[in-house]
This record gives sequence, C-alpha cells and structure tokens, in this order.
Amino acid sequence: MASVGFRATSFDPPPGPAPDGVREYTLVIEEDVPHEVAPGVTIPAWTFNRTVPGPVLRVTEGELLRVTLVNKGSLPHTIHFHGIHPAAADGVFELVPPGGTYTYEFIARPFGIMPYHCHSMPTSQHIHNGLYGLMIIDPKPGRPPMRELVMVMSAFDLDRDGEADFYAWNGRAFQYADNPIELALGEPVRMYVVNFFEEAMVPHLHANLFQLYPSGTMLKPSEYTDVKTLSIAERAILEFQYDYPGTYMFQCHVTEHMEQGLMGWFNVVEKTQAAQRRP
Ligand SMILES: [Cu+2]
Repeated sequence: MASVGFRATSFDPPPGPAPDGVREYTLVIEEDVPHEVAPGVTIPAWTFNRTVPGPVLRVTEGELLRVTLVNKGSLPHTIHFHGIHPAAADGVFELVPPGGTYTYEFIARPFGIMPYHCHSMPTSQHIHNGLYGLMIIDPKPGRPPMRELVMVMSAFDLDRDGEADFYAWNGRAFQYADNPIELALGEPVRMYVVNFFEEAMVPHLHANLFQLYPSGTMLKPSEYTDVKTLSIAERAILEFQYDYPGTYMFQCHVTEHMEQGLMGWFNVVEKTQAAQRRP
C-alpha cells in the first residue's frame, strides 16, 4: 500500500513564493484517526488533516503565514510553531476548545526548518499521539533547485511502557523499505530531516556523504559528513547526489531504531529511466 506519508512529503518542485505574499493553511485536528504505524499495525492517532506527521507548511521568508486551526477533537489543542513570532501566535496560552478555531498569523522568519506541534497539556501525550509536523521557510532568493524530500523521524510506544515499539520515517515504520525511493544518477537531492522523538536520532546515508545545513538556517554548509546526530526537535538539511547506480540503504544509525523501522532504500537509476517513471 502506498502510504499517505510518502506522498505528503515529497516536493518536486517546491511551490515557490505566494503570489500575493500571503500563504494560508487550515489544519484540522481530529482524534482517534486510524493510522498505520507499521505494516499491519494500526493505532488511533491524533492528527492534523488526518496524517501523521501533519502536512508540511511551506512558506517563503518574509511572507505572511496564516494558519487556521480547527479543533474537531474532544480536548483542547493548540499549534506551537518554532521560529520568531508574536506571543499570540506561540500556541501555549490560547487553548482552542473542542469545536473551536484559532488563527495564527505571523511573518515567516527566519528561513530554515521550523517544527510545529500541539502544546496542550500533557504535551508529551499530544505530540506522541501524532500532533506534529514541520514548516519549511524558504530563503527569499530560494535555494538551488533539487529533488526534495522530507523525512520526519519519530517513534510510537503503543503500550506506553516507556519503550518505543516502532520507529518511523514520516509516520510509518519500514515504509521506504516497502516503497523504495527512486533517485536519478547524479541528481542533486535535498533532504529535510527532523527528529520529533525524545531520543537522539542519527540519520545516515550509505555509500555517500552529504553537505550539512543545521536547522537549514544558513546558506553555506557547515560540514561534509555521513552521519548527523539530531537531538530532540533538532533538524537539518542534507544535500547529496549518488555517483553510482544501485540500491543503497539509508537509516538511523542507532541500530535499534533501524531494526524497528528507521531504514529504507534509495534505488539509484540512470536519468532516462527515472524520467520515464516519474509522472
Ligand atoms: Cu493537542
């Protein structure tokens, strides 16, 4: 089964600036939405727009971002954004009651990868149940065009015993083992990675290295490496290309995380083959 998470998190190409300088999103919270965390394992998730993670919010630096939260759940919820904004848009005090709505409005800055998540108490439960996602604020001049992927790293502790049962890319364990990602040989790739779980994660590419942009807040890479430890809520842009065709693993280098879902495959093929297969 092709997962919603995969479709929701691949940009080709990115949307570019909003024509009138205003980018609007509506995020609808629902509770107990069936969500497949691993092949054959479905949980009642709390969701933004019925997906875990929530949709990627994409905006260009300096644009007005307007996000309307519609709470269709049975508990109060909020959206807390990372980044720079007024207090009223910080999503801590303005609890949105069941049936309520709230509009967060701010100028998107700085450019980079900014997580968002519910901040209702107990926040650990609201985040763990699925209320998280990320916002990409593009720099005004843009970044060089590349194939873009988003990889949200998180985990699910189904019995709440303090030990995660599944570790997931974009909400589903093993989804890129089941649905490998095809890349063209020599094609530049930009991967936005964020860690939403309360343990360090270590994204790692096989047979390759990447240019690292911590938090995506600078235009020059800080490191050329093949692992990056992401602490809690930490994120980064990884840019790379494959010089040899073949199938390559990408994984979390915490081996337990890899064994419980945080691994997948890139199939690197000749450009002509890739062009034929892409819609
Ligand atoms: Cu909540």
